[in-house]
Amino acid sequence: MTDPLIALRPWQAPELTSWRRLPMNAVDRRSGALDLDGDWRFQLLPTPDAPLAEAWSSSHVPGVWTVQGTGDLPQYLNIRMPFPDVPPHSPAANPTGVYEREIEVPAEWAGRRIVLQVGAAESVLLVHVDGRPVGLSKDSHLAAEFDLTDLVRPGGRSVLRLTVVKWSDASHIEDQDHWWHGGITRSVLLYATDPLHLADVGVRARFDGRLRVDCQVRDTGGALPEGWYVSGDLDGRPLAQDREFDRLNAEDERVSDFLGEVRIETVVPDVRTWNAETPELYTLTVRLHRADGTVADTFRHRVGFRDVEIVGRDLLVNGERVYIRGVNRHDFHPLTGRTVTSEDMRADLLLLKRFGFNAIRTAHYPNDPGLYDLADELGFYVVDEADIESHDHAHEIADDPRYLGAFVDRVSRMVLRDKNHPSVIIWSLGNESDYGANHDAAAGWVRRHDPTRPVQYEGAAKRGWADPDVASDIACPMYAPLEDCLAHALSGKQTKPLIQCEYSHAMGNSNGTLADHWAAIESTPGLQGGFIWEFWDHGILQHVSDGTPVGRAGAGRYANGVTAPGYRWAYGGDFGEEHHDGVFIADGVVFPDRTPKPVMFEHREIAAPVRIEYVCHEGIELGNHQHFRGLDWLSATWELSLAEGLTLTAPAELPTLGPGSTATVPMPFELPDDGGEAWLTLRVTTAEDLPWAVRGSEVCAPQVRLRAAPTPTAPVVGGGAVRVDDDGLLVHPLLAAAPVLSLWRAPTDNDELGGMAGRWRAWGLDALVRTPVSVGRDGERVTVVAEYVGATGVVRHRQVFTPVAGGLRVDESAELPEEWDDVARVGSVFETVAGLDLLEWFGQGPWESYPDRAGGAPVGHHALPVDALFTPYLRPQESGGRHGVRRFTLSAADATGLAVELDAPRQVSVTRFRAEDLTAVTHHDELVPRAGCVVQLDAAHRGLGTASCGPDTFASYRVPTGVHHWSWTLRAL
Ligand code: IPT
Repeated sequence: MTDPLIALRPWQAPELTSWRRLPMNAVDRRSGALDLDGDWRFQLLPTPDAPLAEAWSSSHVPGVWTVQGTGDLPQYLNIRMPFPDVPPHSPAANPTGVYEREIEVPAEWAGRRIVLQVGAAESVLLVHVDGRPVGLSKDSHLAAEFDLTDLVRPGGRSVLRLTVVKWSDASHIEDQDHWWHGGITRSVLLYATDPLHLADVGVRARFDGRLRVDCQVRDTGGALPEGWYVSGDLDGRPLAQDREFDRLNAEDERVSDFLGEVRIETVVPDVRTWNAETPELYTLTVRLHRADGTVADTFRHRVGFRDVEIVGRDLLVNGERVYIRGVNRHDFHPLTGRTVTSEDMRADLLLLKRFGFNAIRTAHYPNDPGLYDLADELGFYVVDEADIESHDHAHEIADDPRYLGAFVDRVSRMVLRDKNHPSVIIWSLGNESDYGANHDAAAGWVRRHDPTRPVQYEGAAKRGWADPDVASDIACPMYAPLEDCLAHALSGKQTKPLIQCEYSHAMGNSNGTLADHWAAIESTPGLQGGFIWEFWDHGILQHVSDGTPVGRAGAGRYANGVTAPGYRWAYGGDFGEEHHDGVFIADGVVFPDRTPKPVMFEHREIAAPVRIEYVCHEGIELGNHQHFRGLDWLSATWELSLAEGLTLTAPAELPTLGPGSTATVPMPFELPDDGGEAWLTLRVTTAEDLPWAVRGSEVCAPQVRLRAAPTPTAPVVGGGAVRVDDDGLLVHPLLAAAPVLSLWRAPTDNDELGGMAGRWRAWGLDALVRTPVSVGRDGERVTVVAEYVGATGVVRHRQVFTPVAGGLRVDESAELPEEWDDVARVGSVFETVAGLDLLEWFGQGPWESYPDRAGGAPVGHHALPVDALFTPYLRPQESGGRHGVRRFTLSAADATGLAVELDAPRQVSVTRFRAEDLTAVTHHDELVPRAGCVVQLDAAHRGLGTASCGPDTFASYRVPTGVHHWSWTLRAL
């Protein structure tokens, strides 16, 4: 006989969102449950209705089978569906995982209600016990619960089977931009309650101390027993009891499952309120008692007292217009694919905290439940997003009544699960699904059920940022040009807070103009922040030899963003996918192993809680840029960096300063009279151990220039000879390749996807041919003119070499054809002999920085091994640059080497790779480092922008045509 769950063909029925699944609720049953995680018997069928084979293999739960050697592999696609079938259809070839294991039901569960919870399964879950159908569920990122009381025997054993169908009607609304997998991605557990149990508890804790707890009580045995009541306490202090309750449905004979409601209300005096800076939590315990006073069920939750409201065009938390310094976060892991542990999530959030983030959008589905506990505890504002993205068929689905139930189901189940988290401040209806009646239905449900939080949806907001009739209380665009945001805020027509749900696309070497965005946000009423796209580079650890995912055994095969030999970070196409979207999956602010990318250091500075406002006669004005707390959690040191190689430090006393206030402190140093460039930095660290950072962790390093560099004096000419060969190339004992003109950078992902690299290639900038034109000698001075011929133009490059004390000076100019009006760089490139492995420089650092991403790198004296300068973006590209470099040395262990002095702060990079080495490969395992250093000195270097998805860099960061001049001196150490 065909199994009824299979016979229904639920994978082709969008109206069928579940069958016999219990209602979602906010009662956490994780503690005290029977953990069913581990290795399960497993087989992967080619279709859901294929017969089971004799042989079983095994699969780890929770986990996706696509990284567990089953032959079905991950596939990365952004917008396009992985199959051509239109909604609600799915392909006939439909991998279906059958998971089976014995469960032993504890004998002491006799008489209790026994519930199975499957944390998450994608995309259709069918449940059987001992061959009998139990129920089914869709909604791949939320738990499904089923009542097994009548199907299992306490003290006995049963066979539990979970069948997971990979493709379904639901796949069309789970078309998010990440890897497609199949499997059970969150824990499976079995728990028992008393038949009389808490079906749900809803908590509202307000900023003024008002607390309201709504308890829903059920008894599976039939009518609720007489005399039950509920008690509660907050941090052990009893709350007023309320024995009154309403019986819902009591008159309705058809209902066997009676529902009672009881409300506890109280006011907590002198309440410590919750916000992302000081996330104060109280433990609320609610007990459900039988008439004799014994406890039938308990609910425990950490509660935060806070208010969220929109007033005018401001989103207020506890009455404060907070900035949203957010990031979009997926549940991702480079070994497991999707399954994350609580330690993984804590590590994510600690890192975000340390780098100044205060908000998370759970792109694009409800994240693992543990994330919200951590966000409450550590302090994050969360935009909780429902599991709805129908990107490829957005227009058809948004108004398709067959999907109406699924939309309301997914949004409402998220709200029911997460409603008690203070961290959740906004509900999101999903992502990239056009806008239709199905969204309005879901928004209507939320607004009725939870009027305490705003609703947002980008697809609705797009219809008009100020439109009062769309299902979005927030104007939450993605990748809107800054000028559009500013124009809206200044138009007088803004009615809603403007918080970009996605901005500053972090693909490869990116996030240009982030500091400009924040300068605008912080100076423009109406702009309140946004969520960077995204946290993770989703590289999956892969064996280079056979292309298989390494899976859970891969720990220790990577460090600092780099994979060990024989391994690599796989991106789209690396698993042999015919259709894929390549490296677009690697667009996070951290590497797949969570190593922060350089942009994180800039973000940390942008979010600095304390800043130097200005320096004047009276001293230095400091400002507290937080919303809720003083500076007492911080300690600081002053640092004075002098061009002459000296760095002085002095202890700093941070003033007692309320949020938003400023105070003037005395200048800690007497400026030496040498007239040289001088920079004052306030190095700010944590004054105590915090939940997210040990004492002494760096928080920010605001900096101000005290004295500009004097105009350079002309170096003393003479004292040596310049050797130039017949081709006009400099010959120097420390150089393996002479300085030549450089106009090409290995295209960044932004350069490629934004179309710039294509233009540069069309101009022939990647293959310029140098032809010497003349070599002229004038006393000790040698002038070399060369032409660099491209496909559509010629650059005339002139180098004047002049011997100076201890070395030589190079004065250069390059004249670009008019058409080449936006190139990657204009500068010199040369290569050193091997062995010069340490770079010391005076300029911005120590992190990588570029003209439009230079904010987090203070000017000072920095030193790093050459190998540590390069950033291993997943697809090799321009990397390793340092902005504002005035001079540097490259030295060997014996302190020999070379010194370069630049005429002005310039963009410099020192790596082991030529631009063409990086251009030629697609993954790091293909790169062979050169023994010497490749040194690039740029007269001008194009900003990075974010054009892989969003605005390009501003005109002011582009490299114009015309004549560029630069000069530098080279000396031996
Ligand atoms: C937008 C998506 O919401 C997000 O999931 C991701 O794909 C991001 O862009 C780019 O990485 S959609 C895009 C077509 C604007």
